[in-house]
Amino acid sequence: LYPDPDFDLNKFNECVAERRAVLDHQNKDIAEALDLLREYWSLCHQTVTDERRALAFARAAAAVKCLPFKVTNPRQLKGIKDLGDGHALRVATQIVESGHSQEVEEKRNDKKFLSFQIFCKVFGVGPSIAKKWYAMGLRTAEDVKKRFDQLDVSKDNMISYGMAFYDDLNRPLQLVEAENTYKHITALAQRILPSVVTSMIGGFRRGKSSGHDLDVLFSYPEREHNEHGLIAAVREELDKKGLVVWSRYSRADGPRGVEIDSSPLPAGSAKDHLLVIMIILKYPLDGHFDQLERRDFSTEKNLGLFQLADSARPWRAIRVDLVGSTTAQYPYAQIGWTGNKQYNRCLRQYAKDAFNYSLSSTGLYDKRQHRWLPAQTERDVFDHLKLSYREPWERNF
Ligand code: DGT
Ligand code: MG
Repeated sequence: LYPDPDFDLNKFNECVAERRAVLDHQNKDIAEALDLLREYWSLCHQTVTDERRALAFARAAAAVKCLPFKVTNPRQLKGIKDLGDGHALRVATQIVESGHSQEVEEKRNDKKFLSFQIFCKVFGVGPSIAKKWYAMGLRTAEDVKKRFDQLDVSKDNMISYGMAFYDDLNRPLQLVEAENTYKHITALAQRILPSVVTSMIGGFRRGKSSGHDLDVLFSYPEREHNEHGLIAAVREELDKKGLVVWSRYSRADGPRGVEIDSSPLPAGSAKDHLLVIMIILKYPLDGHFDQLERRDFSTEKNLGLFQLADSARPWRAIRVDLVGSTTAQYPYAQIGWTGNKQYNRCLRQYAKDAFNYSLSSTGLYDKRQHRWLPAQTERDVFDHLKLSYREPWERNF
């Protein structure tokens, strides 16, 4: 039945967290169809059932990305855990049989879905705001721009910046641009704390050649830098050079994610959350940060936000996340922020089901023994979970 003689369905189904998915997997058509339905239900959901549907399609898409062979016969899809025997299997079967699914094409061209996609591409906007805008009769980014002052989000400066730099922020960030920016930021950080450890995480670490943002993880000994010292200092340096367009502090993976826009930042233990600084940064169009740094940005200050976005300028706006972690959190933060999101969901569920552990980007907590499990490297984390190590590029669920 399977072109790969080593493929063992029972083994494939036994432990989802043991699967591997590379970017260049063999079932792109099926995965694309299932991912579209995932996106449809996660953007346009009305009920909890719709949200569950989105998660089911995410799991189904991940399953086909992990298959080590190209599916050529619908029977090869039968019995795959996470593909189930209902909706997702039906769609996957249609794609294998005819390369086409009526339902997927209808959803792809659904007017409401297309508007929701446009709205959710505004930095800071999610499905609930998209829903409100749609109900107000807005359909396109132009509509939003025209009526922006009347919208109740016009005072939210994340969304204002998201709207003003809509085009820039939706132009994919290329690997070379990400690397260039990463090097610049790392050099700044090393000047502040020579022993700092940084890594480029997110999609680029998983092997993507473009992405929607640059994610940079910092690690520093807790005693040398409190929870926010280092990345706040890096942000300050970037700001002094006139490179920061907008930024906001937030926490991830704490008891609950909170935004902490106001300074000074509240003091607290760094153990149960990561500090994140979301930034919109100027990226020099010629790739040379140093030349941009020497420029006088004072004229920009006199332009309104939308005027600035429309003006000719020697830079483009890009999204950067600076993520701070202590040395003890670092391997967990690496895994959590390398992703992808579905891989994280899967690992976290597995940790809970198999060991009653709670896994997050800050650590692994044994809820029976009431203790955190220490790790020096990502491999240690996989060892704790009794899983084979997976390289970042095998985590593209
Ligand atoms: P991209 O940027 O579109 O190329 O794709 P990614 O995979 O880099 O996605 P991104 O940048 O949204 O997030 C990178 C990983 O970091 C993702 O797998 C999940 C994780 N992550 C992002 N934001 C948060 C957050 O607020 N909290 C937690 N715990 N994890 C996050
Ligand atoms: Mg990213």
